[in-house]
Amino acid sequence: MIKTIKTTPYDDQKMGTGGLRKKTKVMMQENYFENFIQSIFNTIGDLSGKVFVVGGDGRYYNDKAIQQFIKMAAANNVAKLIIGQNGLLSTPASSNILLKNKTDGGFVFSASHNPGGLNGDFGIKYANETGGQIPTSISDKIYENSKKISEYKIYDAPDIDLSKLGKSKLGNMEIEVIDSVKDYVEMMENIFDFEALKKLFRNGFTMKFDAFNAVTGPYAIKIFEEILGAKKGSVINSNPLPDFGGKHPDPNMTYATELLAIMNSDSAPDFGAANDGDGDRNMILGKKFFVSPSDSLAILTDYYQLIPAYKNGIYGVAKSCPTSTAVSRVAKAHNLPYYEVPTGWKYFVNLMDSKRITLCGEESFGTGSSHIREKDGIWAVLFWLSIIAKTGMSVEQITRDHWKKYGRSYYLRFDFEGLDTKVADKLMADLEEKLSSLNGKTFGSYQVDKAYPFIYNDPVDKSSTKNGLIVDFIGGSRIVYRLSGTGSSGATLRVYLENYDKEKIDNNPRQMLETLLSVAMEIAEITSRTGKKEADVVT
Ligand code: VG1
Ligand code: CO
Repeated sequence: MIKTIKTTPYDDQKMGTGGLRKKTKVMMQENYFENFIQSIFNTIGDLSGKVFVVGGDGRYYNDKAIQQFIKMAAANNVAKLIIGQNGLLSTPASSNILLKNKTDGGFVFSASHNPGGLNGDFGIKYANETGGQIPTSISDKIYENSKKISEYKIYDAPDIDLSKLGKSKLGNMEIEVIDSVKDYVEMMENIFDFEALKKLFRNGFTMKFDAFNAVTGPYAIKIFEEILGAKKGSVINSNPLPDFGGKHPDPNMTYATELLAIMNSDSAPDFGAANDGDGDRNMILGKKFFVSPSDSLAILTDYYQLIPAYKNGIYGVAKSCPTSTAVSRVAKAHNLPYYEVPTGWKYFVNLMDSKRITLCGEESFGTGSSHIREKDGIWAVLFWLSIIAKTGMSVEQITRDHWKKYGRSYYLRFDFEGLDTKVADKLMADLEEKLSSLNGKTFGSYQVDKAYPFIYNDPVDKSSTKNGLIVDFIGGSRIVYRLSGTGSSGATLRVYLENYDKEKIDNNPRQMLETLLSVAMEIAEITSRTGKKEADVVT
């Protein structure tokens, strides 16, 4: 039986960089989740005949959310849902299933790299038929609808058993529960040379992959251990748990402590990697060696010809604005079209669909290609393993070799977290105001070349987006300031620093960026405005 439930709107359901992300307890408020889903349905309009992919990263409230979603979809005339077994699907796997089955959209219930659990975060990522997350024009409409919602429709029915594969029905809606891993594995086999990778492991190559007890565990076990033959135990924290076993599934130098301890020990394996909660981010490590994500994008691009799926040529490459300029030098060397977009994977989608780019990446541990319309953590790991297999070099050798050839972009991101939203907004507004007065000014040895807001004009849909403030210095160094769009409370100021050096390639990034950091603090008056003398997280 279909019920119509009266509800009142919440006024904070605005999607950020990666969908709607809130504290779990906020999401669990009465009708909160349901209001938002109905607002999406109302925005789409007629749902008859529509097919959606549904999954999540297994975090707390996932099970309840998926059941509510199924019942609401059935009550709203959706024709079919394709759901990952036990409600699990990584963000890249979902994008693949969406595209493969030419469905009308996909929902991934995840707050990505944010912690899970009752006191953690919960989120909703919504992709449309492009396979990528919706553009701002659509999320704005959903937000408007969420502010005037008065009722939602839901089926009054028992929960659906998502542990069994196969088809069933709820009302007129078909439900198909599919293997969460199978299609993803097939896709990877079609991109990479699995035989070469198997040989690498047969020859004794060792690795550790940290899945943080989030969604990538089953994917990683299947691909690295079962198919490619990495030793049992190569994948750690492989069991998806509602609270991720208390782990913060953010693959970086701050939170991947267990993996870093392994990779920094004398008995470190040859290769280390981690993915985030929903499997779209990646961190790459060698023995006692860290690869900056911006360098990673540049290196993958440089070696694209080694990969079967790309060997006949790629369209071009793109990076998000704050990502270091390393990849731009590779693009130039290979004569590849090159684009710079605002932060957030959705901005790459039009470039991929219009065949302008094949590879792309962000400094926030995201790399991917046009095989899907989301970034892809395991894909990046397989790409790195392929380069190692074909060149015989270690992670460190590959990276150093890159620096020798192209120079090095020393790069770090400094996050000032938990700021008062008004203080943060004012800091950015005032800084934007004074940007033009910075042109030509010197700060110690740094002379400003040009200071300007980053404005992106999409070549396909002609939309214009302003996100971030840039200060370029003579010689190639850069500061980018922007506010995070993924936080679940308060504001986070991100300060991205890049110091390019052609000759000095063996220095410590922190040392190489110390002066630029004080310049960045001074220009934006960070300490006097926020009270913070230093960043909370440096990645
Ligand atoms: C952050 C990253 C951005 C990334 C986004 C979603 O956004 O900086 O590069 O695309 O998270 O990642 P922000 O607005 O907080 O800086 V995920 O792994 O949550 O899909
Ligand atoms: Co993610």
